[in-house]
Amino acid sequence: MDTSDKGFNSKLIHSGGIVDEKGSAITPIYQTSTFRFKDADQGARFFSGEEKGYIYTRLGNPTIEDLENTLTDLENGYGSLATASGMAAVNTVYLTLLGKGDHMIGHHALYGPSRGIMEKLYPKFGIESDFIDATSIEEIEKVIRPNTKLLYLETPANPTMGITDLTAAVELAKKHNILTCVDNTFCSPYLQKPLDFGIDIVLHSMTKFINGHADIVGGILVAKDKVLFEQLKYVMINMGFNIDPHQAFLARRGLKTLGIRIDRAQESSMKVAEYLESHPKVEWVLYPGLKSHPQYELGERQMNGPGAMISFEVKGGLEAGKTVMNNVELAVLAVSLGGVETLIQHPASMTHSKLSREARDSAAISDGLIRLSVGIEEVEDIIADLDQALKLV
Ligand code: LCS
Repeated sequence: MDTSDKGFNSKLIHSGGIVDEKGSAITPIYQTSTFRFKDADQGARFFSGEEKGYIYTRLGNPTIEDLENTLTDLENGYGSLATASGMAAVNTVYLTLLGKGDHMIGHHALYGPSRGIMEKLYPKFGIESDFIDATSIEEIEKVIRPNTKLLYLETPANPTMGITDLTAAVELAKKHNILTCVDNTFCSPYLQKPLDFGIDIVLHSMTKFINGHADIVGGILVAKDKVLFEQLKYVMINMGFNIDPHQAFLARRGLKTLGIRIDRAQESSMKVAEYLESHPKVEWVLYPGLKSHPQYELGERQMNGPGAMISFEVKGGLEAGKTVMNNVELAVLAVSLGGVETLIQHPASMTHSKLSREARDSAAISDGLIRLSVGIEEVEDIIADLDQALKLV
């Protein structure tokens, strides 16, 4: 059905546009590697692009396309590409937009590997980078060079929750002919639509809020126009970064409840953040919904809600933090985020451990920082769990 005039939650359920010929009410899993052509001429027409049709799953598949169309709709983009992981989406962007002699600028506190590969792997191909505090537009401007091709942002950033002013970042980038990409994983399109601010590419680790049930790994790219979409698609399909139909089906299924999951997790997150902030054993809390967040007002303007990710530090630093992580019972001590279950983890020794000490320090990822992904359990249970663990500090 045409969902263009429908609300967000209706799009979550009904967007996609793939109608199954056998009458299946939802788009089924087309678990096939290849597709039968009616005759040789049709196969040739599909390959030349003269006629649209399915050829081979790495190049396109109805189950995957249903998911991609839905994300295009939700993010207000031109087209989407689902990938095998969030990192496959990140690498598709890097490989598409950067070549020998090019330079990119990234926020210093990205998801660890999004920065790590740029500093460890890409220099081998003659690509240069600067990672700076992109919550400050002046800091971005300072490192722009004539060969800067990409401004890569995460807002709010993993795990420091820093927020970049998207309108100002786009204005600056456009002035210097730099393309912009936002990793929107922490928000999902329910809370933030970067393309509406003029950003060129949005990406997500679908492993997180989009799928929402901690049972797949996947990624997605949404391009604002046809030219970028075709460039990204060339890299994605030829590098073999594609998602498989079963994963895509699960992501599409999980996506249907994105709105109600985030509504609930976000309501609980506010209570958890307030609880932590008032706790005498907690040193600081970073949550976009708290007035104490350094970019609280920007977050209010730019996002439709503060989300379900909280970072905090226990007084006594890492040792005290370990006591909390080792003694929670309801919250699962595990990396990842954005699922229905509350997760707790320690970035300095886990998700961001491969970054150098210098990189972590400059990005303000302190040794004591603990990251919480608030799930949809009863909020009283989440708080009681943290409370009993904090008592042991
Ligand atoms: N972008 C962000 C913001 C992420 O948090 C992650 C994974 C990725 C990209 C990469 O996605 P993946 O390839 O894993 O689907 N973040 C993780 C985290 O914070 N804990 O474990 C994984």
